[in-house]
Amino acid sequence: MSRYLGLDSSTQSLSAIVIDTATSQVVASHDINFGDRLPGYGSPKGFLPNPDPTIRHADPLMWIDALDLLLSELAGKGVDLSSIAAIGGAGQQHGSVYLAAPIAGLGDGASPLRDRIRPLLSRKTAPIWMDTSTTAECAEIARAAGGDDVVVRVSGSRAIERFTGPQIRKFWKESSKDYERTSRIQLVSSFIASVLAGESVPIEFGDGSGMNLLELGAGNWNQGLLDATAPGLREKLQAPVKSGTVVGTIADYFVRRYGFAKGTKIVAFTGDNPSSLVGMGATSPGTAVLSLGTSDTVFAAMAAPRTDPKGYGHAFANPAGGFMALSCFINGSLAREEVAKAFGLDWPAFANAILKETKPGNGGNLLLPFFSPEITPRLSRACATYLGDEAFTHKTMPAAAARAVVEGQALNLKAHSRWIGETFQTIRVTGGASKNPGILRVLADVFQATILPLKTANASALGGAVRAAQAVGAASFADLAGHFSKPETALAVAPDPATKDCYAQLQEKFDRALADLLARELVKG
Ligand code: XUL
Repeated sequence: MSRYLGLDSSTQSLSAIVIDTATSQVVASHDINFGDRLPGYGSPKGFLPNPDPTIRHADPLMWIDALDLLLSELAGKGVDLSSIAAIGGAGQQHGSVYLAAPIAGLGDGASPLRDRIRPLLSRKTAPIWMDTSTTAECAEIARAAGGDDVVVRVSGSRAIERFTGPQIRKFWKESSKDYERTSRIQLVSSFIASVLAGESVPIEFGDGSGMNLLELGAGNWNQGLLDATAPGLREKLQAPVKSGTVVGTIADYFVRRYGFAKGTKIVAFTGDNPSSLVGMGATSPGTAVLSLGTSDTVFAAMAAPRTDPKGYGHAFANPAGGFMALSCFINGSLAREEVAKAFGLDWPAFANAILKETKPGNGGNLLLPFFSPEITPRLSRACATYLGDEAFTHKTMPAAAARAVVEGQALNLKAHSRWIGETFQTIRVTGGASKNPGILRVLADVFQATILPLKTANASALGGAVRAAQAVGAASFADLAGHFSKPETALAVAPDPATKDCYAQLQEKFDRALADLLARELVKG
């Protein structure tokens, strides 16, 4: 069998890709958008509304309802699921699911998954990566572990609000009884893999690196960090596994309900960013990837684990071996959407505003694009700031606003990827916004690098399928990338060297304005 299914349970949707390694074709793909297709969960953007903007949780039952829906629609489209040899996949990073008892069987397929999983949950909701409510817990963990430097050295990142360890600590502090009755803590990735296997399966190194609990490089939980986080934590986490580990076979539920072959292998799921590194064909150092999704992320393979002296970026395990660098920006698509909506621009008009109606540097108008609290740099409240002409600051220049949000994001991305220590000549792009030629033009000029979109839209789901094929089908990552991660060369955008000086100046202006904003926000506390 030469077919592999890749899944990606991300913030706003669940996606699937089926690849065939015999023909080097993507044979099927499908998506379930949580907000559109499962409105009953009251999560139009994939998380539950909360009056406190620092709290972002989602209902894990929504994710598995989406799994039932996705598989029934894939089968309904005529995709023969019995031909799948193995399933790999990914989940939004850092989010955690709490179970009172490990998953053990899912029944005969007569009742939906949610009815089997609901009684197992010891916490109704799952904190996700957008949650920034654990500043106190981060400080406590760092103090108990011996300081920020120790946490960075051991885990590859400072204690970070959205990371799973601080979130677990907050749960223990606020609901110690529920924490105590929790017997398994899963990441979104390992939760979906567990459901598919019908048993609780371990966390994989790449995604485990986003917890502030894993000893990067050694590939095991660090006792000092476990102790600094919450009591009895090791027992609630299974020993983590290397990417490429077969963690189980498909549960009977899926065999009976959707026609999977008995024995279909489940390969450990990873985080959406490590998975995208694979799907983008960027597992070796030298190529950076920009993922323009709900969050924007910049990441690249690293031979040795560098860390960010400012404490915003992260070193994770690379699913192909070695390490990867990552910086994540909350103000991605949601910020671009906010500007487009506020100024009444659809996406073609948004691109046109950048390409035809404004010029690089935007006549000196600059936007600090923080429409919601940010993690890179750390901002605890929304503070989008328009700087420049009166008409611009009074928000009466739609075209300039469109350029400004993208330029502001690109300058912020560039400022916060310097720590990776490489000047990238080529940056591969993925995610919804990588279809927008206006956005690609700005990125090429700000980074002075060629921006290369890929043919496949969902790099993370593709990465899942490729990881399954590598683990089970014994194909190499390099060969698989050659077949499945082909650049869309006709859509490549080369930098315009004439814009280099203009953006060097604008970068200085941005860095100064950002330093001022951070100083002001620090005073406000
Ligand atoms: C990475 C991060 C986000 C999520 C989005 O650290 O928090 O990119 O993985 O799904």
